[in-house]
Amino acid sequence: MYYFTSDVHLGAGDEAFARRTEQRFVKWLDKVAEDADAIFLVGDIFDFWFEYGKVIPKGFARTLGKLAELTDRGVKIYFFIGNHDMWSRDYLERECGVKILYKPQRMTLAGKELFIAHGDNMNVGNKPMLKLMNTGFRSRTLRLLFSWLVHPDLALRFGQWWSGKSRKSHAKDRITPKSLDFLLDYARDYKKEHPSTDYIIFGHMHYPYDYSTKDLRVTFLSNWDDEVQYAALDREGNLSLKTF
Ligand SMILES: [Mn+2]
Repeated sequence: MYYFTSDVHLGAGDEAFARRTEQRFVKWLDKVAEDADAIFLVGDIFDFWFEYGKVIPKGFARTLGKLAELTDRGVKIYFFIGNHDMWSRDYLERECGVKILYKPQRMTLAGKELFIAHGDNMNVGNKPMLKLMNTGFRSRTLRLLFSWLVHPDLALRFGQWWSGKSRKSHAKDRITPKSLDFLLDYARDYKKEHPSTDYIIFGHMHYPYDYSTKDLRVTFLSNWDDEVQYAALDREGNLSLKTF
């Protein structure tokens, strides 16, 4: 089995809420690890992660420990960066054994062709401000400059404030099936260019949805605020959204 989840936003909310989310997440990891060929974490696992050369954010002990325990046992875990944890460097890979993926991926799993992406920074060609912002956020030079100049406490405080703002823009009452259109458009274009694609998987929208037509299947993963809908791909190549 292959499992996909995203947008856990570890650390979001007050302390009790964040702790509860983390406990549910490690429980989920334990459960799917029982028969997983690989686990895909499709972005925004952390609500804010910024890594210095020698410093990482406080917290997340259960998650980091669980990831390390599972990969030590030989479970394969892929960690896509999302727009909230794009500043990951090599800590999660070296310490927790996950494979960090900085870009959307095309993969063959269970005999099916998949395209997997967090879903941010797509179809932004007609949004110049967003495009500029995304380029800045992703710039290695700016990140290095920032980590040399800004004290970690200040950086984390700023990041947590910014994350809260950004997350609220994806709050439940603001996302409708219509909000998914820009990613569905992207998926249609992608399928035209890569006709052999069987499944496309996105996170980012915090809105679980299984879009299916005769020749296109796009699966959106939920976030972790309440009921979780993750995707499972079995060895026969059937993909489905499941509730945790
Ligand atoms: Mn998110």
